[in-house]
Amino acid sequence: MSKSDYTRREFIRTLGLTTAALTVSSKFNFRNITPAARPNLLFIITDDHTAQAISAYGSRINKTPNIDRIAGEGARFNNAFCTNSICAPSRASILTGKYSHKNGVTDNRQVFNADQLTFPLLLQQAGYQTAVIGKWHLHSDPKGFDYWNIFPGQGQYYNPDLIEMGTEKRYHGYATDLITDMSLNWLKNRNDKKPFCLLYQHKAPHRNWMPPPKYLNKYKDVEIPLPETFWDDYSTRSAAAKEQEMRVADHLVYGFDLKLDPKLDTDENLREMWINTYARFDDQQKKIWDDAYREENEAFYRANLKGRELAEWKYQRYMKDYLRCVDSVDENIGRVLDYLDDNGLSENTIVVYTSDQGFYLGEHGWFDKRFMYEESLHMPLLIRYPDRIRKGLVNDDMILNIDFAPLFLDYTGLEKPPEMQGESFSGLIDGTEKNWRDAVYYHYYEYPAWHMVKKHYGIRTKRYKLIHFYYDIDAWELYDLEKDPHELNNIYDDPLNAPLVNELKHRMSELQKKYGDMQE
Ligand code: SGN
Ligand code: CA
Repeated sequence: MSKSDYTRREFIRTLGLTTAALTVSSKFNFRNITPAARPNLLFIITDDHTAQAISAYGSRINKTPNIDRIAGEGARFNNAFCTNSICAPSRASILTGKYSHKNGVTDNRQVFNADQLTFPLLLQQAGYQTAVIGKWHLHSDPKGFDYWNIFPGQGQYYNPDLIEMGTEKRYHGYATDLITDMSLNWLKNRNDKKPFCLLYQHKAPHRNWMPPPKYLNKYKDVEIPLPETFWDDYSTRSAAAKEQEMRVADHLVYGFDLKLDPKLDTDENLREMWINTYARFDDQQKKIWDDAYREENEAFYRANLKGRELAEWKYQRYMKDYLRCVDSVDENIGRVLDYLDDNGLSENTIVVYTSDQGFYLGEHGWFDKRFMYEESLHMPLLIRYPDRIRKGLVNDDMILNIDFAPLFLDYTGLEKPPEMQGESFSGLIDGTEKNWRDAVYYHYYEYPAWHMVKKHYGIRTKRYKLIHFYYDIDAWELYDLEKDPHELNNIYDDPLNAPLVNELKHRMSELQKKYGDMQE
């Protein structure tokens, strides 16, 4: 079956389900929650911010005091996973509570069918004021929001364009600050007789990691430690791990990513990307930017590094810029948390911090995401809700991004529509859940495309992970996460593991049936 046939069939299936579910949704009522007691929801999502760069998750490389406040005053989930580790698919799954093959967004190129049921739409129908501000990336206009102001596509760090309720306009300033100012404005001007649901969605710290003027000089004299697996040679693994195009050493671009002279880039398109991005700066921004990088760049040209030294230099530049973007996110989240405190809103607001997926910060030699390996499968997930979540709760159960919408509906007193495939995990939070899932299913599709990560699906239990790469390859990998937490040793071919492989394949096919992912 060709890709386009598949997409069309899935789209039709999605539409069918949506119509059925809309009929059901009109019967929804708040259960025992009186309107005045309905909690607000502040959903904070960043782009590509991974748990390895959050101090609440034990980061070795930075501090995120404001994000940590959410964890300290609420809960930290250590095993929240995305079902397809890439932007638009993860966002579509979060909104709809459904896997990619059900909501139609299997990769970044698909247009989201905005007539589907989403948690913001259900909250809006129930009387919430709803808004989304910042990164959207779903290629169709947001529905279910009283107010929206979104970046076209990926958005820009400096002087970004935003589409406000259909009208595009350029703003002067830095994206993370601007999105925060707009979110605070919306909060200040809302109708305080109604509960709110605000999706506050950052572009940062997505590639190409452009820090704000304020943090350009941070980490200058610091050496960021290399992850243990930086020099991974993928020796036990399939061609998928070997043939990707996301190595720090080989695939970061000199101009766009590393902020060096774009003339060093041989590919004209990549060279142009930095020239066009740089052209957005005004004169003052340009000067601050050039001053910050000049000395280090000149030292780099003089040193004429090769091999490992060159790769390690690239890693330092990549990481420092990434962390500088994270610093700005953390600072701005602090402003919003302060606003909630100062206005007596912290008690009755569910504050969620997450990111669309995890990311590689040099682990396995990589940047980017997509693979079902641990760093990009995990999403950070922190939730503060003083009414229902005890301070400092730490949970290790396996949660999926399709569970977020059901949790929000549960906490706001709404029924979960039957088409949502995830489960509310409020029972894990209050300790009443005794029968939670012990295996999760994953499916990644975007190939061939950026970074060339092959299509794959797999199952993860607490201890094992089985992955099947397919399409232009037919390769299996098996990891024992207890003995081999960095997934360096693929044990699929060991005959002693045959019974385990059979059992995992059987369980995976049960999950495929359960979720209706039967193609291939
Ligand atoms: C852009 C990036 C890629 C990245 C995808 C998807 N290239 O295409 O590196 O994998 O987005 O990211 S860039 O040179 O334009 O930055 S996602 O988070 O939106 O899925
Ligand atoms: Ca992303």
